Amino acid sequence: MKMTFRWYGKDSDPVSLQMIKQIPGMSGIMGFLDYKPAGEVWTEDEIKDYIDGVHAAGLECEVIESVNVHEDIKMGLPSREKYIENYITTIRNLAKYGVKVIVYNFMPVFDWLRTDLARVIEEDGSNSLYYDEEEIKGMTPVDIVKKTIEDCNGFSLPGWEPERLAELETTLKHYENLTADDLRVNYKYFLDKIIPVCEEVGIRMACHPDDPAWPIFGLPRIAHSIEDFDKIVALHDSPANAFCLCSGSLGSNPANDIPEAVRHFGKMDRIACAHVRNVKYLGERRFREAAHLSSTGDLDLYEIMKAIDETCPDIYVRPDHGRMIWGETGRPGYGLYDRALGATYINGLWEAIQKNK
Ligand code: DNO
Repeated sequence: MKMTFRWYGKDSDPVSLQMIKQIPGMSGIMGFLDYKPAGEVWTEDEIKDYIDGVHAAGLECEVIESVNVHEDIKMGLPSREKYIENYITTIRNLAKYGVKVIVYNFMPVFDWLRTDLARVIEEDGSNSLYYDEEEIKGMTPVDIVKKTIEDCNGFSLPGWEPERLAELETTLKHYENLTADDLRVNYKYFLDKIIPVCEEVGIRMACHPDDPAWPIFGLPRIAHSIEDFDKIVALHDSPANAFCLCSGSLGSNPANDIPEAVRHFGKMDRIACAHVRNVKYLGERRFREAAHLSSTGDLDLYEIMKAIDETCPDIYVRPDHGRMIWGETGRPGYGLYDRALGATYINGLWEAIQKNK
């Protein structure tokens, strides 16, 4: 396992590379050029500048999260050709600078979704990301996007870039006639073009699951269960067509057994990296994010790490969203303190697993 930390870049992350380096056991970051709109080529100069900075801090940058997929590719519009070409150029450029894994998602319109970005946890006064389907029912997609942007303390959040808001209504209209099967056809078209390039340059694509793990606003979503990911494997069967096993996203649906999912896809060599975090179920399609420690939520992080050790021990792992604690303010889910605690806890589980063999 290589322990990593998500980093948004020096101009938009209040967490510095030096702070990340000081967390015990950090091998590197999961990097992001957050100023690049979906569909644009990431140039060699931009990549070099970013990665040189990471290396100068004594960290690696072998994972990029995310290179976002343009909606025209997901919708299968003729203009997708240009965006796929750009995506391929970005893959080639990233490979030249040592990137091994690209995390992305194929969720229509929305990346992750929450109804409250700072829900106070009564027991200790910390706050975390929260989701309640009942609240979604009273909102339109435009309402939720506006609310998310307003609530994110001035920080950009992945998947919620302002330029996408401008196009939201048109995009939603396009999706009205698109079924889950249509989306899979478009996904296959994309994979068939990019995976051979990935194989050639030594990059693995890591698809992030739908978050939450069910369809929202009637949009087709095709990546939220073991069965869904089996279908994604079948679209283009290659180790380069892999997943980012996000325990909290898949785990938002209690029907998904996360250690089982890890073992299932780990044995097939289809897990390139993992986001490890915990979820607390509060009712039907209602949950909040918890501290990483198993007993504070409903997922068993020890079992998840054991499954990783048994079936895919060499993957990149990062602590995922943290709560806001100790008065920290910042990008929701991506503060320093609770994620650092999460990394340390995961490292502790890992050490115990190794020593118990
Ligand atoms: C949420 C993240 C996701 C993830 C993307 C990958 O906090 O895990 O935004 O980075 O879905 O494209």
